[in-house]
Amino acid sequence: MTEPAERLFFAVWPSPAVRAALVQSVAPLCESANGRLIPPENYHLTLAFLDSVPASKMSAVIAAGHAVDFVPFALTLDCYGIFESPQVLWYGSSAVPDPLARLVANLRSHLTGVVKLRPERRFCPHVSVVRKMAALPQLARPAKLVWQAYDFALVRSEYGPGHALYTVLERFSAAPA
Ligand code: 3AM
Repeated sequence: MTEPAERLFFAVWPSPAVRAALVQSVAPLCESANGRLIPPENYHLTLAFLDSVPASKMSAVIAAGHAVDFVPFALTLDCYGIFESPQVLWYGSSAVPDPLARLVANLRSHLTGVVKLRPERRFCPHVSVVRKMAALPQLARPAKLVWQAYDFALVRSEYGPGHALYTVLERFSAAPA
């Protein structure tokens, strides 16, 4: 019998305040988009995509998240961009702060041997906003948004009606001082 599995990823999940600020910042992008808008409740910043994880590995995945030495960080979102092949329009950051780069590397290292990760690519911090959009619209550079991240999350991804359904399963924050 096939073991049950869930599609999982680690992400920085916005607080309601950050989500509201994201909605404001991406409004010009959404207004000029002729693709499929991603619902604001799905906005997030992916750290590592795990794909399908068998139920028997779930506790090891959660343990890997807790083993990460998380250091809160501030991320400045200041640019729009496009991933050509999946045709995703995003709002993101032109720089990767050191604590975020370390978080991604640390997470990948703790997940090694637990799940098979896709090969590492240059990490581009972004929030996907529109799907099925091939070109970046002509827009002024967005206003800067500073996202203070106090934790990160393990998220389940399911197929929903027309868009993905995401559920935060577990949160991981800094160890108490
Ligand atoms: O929206 P972003 O880019 O943050 O693109 C998917 C999304 O990231 C990514 O996982 C996040 C949650 O769905 N994703 C989905 N399928 C993927 C795949 N096959 C993938 N990333 C890499 N390879």
